[in-house]
Amino acid sequence: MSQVIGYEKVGDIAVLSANNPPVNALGVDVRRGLLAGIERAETEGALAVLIYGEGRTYFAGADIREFGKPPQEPWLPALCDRIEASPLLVVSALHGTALGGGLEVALSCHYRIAIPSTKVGLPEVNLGIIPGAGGTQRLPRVAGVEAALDMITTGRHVRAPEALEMGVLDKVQDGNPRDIGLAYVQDLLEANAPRRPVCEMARPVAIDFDAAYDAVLKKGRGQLSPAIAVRAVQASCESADFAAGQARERELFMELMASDQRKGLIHAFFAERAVSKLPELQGISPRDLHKIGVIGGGTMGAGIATSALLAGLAVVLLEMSPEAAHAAKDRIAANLAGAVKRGKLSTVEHDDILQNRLTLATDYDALGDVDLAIEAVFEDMEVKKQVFARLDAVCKNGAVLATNTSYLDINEIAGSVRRPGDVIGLHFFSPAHVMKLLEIVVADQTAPEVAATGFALGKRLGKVSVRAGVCDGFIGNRILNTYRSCADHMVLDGASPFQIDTALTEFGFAMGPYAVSDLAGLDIGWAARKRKRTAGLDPRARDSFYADKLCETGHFGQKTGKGYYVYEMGKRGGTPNPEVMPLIEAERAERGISPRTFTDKEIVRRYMVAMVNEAAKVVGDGIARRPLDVDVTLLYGYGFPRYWGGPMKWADLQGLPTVLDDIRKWSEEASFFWQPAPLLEQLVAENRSFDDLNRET
Ligand code: 3H9
Repeated sequence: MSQVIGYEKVGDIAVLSANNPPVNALGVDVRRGLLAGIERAETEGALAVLIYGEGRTYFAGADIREFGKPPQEPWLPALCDRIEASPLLVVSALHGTALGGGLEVALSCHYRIAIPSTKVGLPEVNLGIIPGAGGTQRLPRVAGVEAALDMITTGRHVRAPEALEMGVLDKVQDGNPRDIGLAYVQDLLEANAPRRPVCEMARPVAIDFDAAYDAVLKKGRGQLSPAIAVRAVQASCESADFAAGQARERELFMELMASDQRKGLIHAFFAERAVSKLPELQGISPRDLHKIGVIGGGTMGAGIATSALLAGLAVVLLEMSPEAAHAAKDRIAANLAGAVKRGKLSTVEHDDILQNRLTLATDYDALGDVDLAIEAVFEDMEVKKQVFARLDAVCKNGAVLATNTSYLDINEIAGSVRRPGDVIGLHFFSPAHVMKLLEIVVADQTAPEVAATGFALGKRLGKVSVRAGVCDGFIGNRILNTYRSCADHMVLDGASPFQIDTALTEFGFAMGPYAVSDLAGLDIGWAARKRKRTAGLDPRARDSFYADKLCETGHFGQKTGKGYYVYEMGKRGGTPNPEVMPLIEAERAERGISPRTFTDKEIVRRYMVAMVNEAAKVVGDGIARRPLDVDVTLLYGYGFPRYWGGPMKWADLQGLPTVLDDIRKWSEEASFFWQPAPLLEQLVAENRSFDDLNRET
């Protein structure tokens, strides 16, 4: 019998138990085992079959690692049909996460029972495909079209009680899957319950599918799979019979399977799981974390404190004055109120956090017993060093001393204290209690267990943590500076900020770079430009001043109601600010630039190639360990469209030689900006891709 599917007879019931850790994915051995189990049960004269999973879950889906490889029989759709067609009564008992192909196997059984904590879902669209083993045909038959469309186009996980109400489950009961399953099958046999193949149920009632398609397509911002899923569900209502609907599902599934979006989304799935797996941290235990100190209670500090409090940690928040401390508490309270509103926190927990787990302080001595202190004060080296000197004096031995700096040299900060091994960068993204990205910046002397503690904190806070090395801007902001400069160059040369924003949102970014600047506050970029000019810009670098002029007239973006766009109270988004283009045109005239036109395609290409080139330098310099670390950083911190998998995956999909060709071509007009990354040149010369590098490291 199969290693991964156990077979056992309990009276008249054949019990098939899956044992394919960690998530009982439906790989070829599991599929073969299930088929063999059904056939054996039929041959041995069983009356019924029970299918359940050992370990933490029922089948969590098809084995994603098999995608893109030659398929091996039995295929999942055929297996589902075979299970459904069995003359025996087939029942599944669910626990954990019955997802994708897992739920499709369950739907091909005649009855379904689950323990209350089970979640079911068809999350295939998040991998760039649609359910391909009958899910788009069976789910609408049991739950109706509206409910099926909701589940399939969003991929959301539905809890057992709701799934019971929807008709996806027949019964929910406490216990373990094997026991509740056996009892349920016994009851069904005693009641002489009939086989109940979903494929024989009536065709579901149609809705206005064109309207549903348009709405889903719009919401997907360029992602195709949810909209294609609508067409597959439509086939469940409109096809002549079940088999014809299934054939349509198969056709659409195969189309998406071959798409770049599928490749990008599956890359993102594995990349986000690989980022925190670092060989140098294998076997290194993190330090204990119970209480953390946050220095500075502005937007960032309050966000970090909120995130830690929500994760169950005690927080001491240090501010300069009682008034500032209370203002920080108000910010945290507002963040927590948001969590209550979204149903993430009960009011009792909310009150407990504010009364018992958050301590306000104005004296560094209050940080004496924290396990980790993180500063979120003004972005200035001298200010940071003063804070670290105080932390060095008061924090207990073994406390981790962290900085939330976005740009500054953490080696220099570490060099200013007596315990540089305890110093690390923890770069949160604003708002820190919402944004999932955490850059963990490991400085030259950071001790391995301090780095491990950074990752442990990230996991506890529910963040996606990426290891970065020390440089100006680390991974994300260093790359941002370059592609942002590329956009500014295009503006000087003839594109408008509005055309650039539109081209990039069409590409799939949540927002264009100029709308992002308005959101962040134009004063931030202004300060950075002034700092760089004071430090001395390379004379070959192209600088521009039109944005300074906006700031000089008090326009800082959304917070002042005007920036690149004009914002009206109560309205989402803004309209182009008519004062912007005259400023740009004046600067072009002053510099003797005759503006040229850019197509949207060229804008996207230049912006992306600039991003990839800098990213290749970041990997080549060892600031990011692997290309996938860059991808995850851009996906989680910079609104990069997930269906491209990240900039490095995008470059692989374009073909690295074409990317390098463009850099070389553009370097003829601007040789300082367009200097090819040595790593990119090397990969092209060796006919390798960024993904090859991911696999090697
Ligand atoms: C599908 O079913 C298509 C069908 O409609 C049609 C076919 C014809 N395959 O996330 P975790 C690995 S598409 C292979 O850290 P958690 C994962 O990489 C599929 N591997 O745990 C990780 O490996 P490692 C539809 C998988 O507890 C380990 O398992 N299903 C798969 O935080 C643990 O994962 C989905 O989209 C898989 N399907 O979360 C579900 N799933 O330890 C995808 C996981 O080496 N999976 N792995 O890094 C999930 O959403 C989460 O993994 C789950 C557990 C919620 C199940």
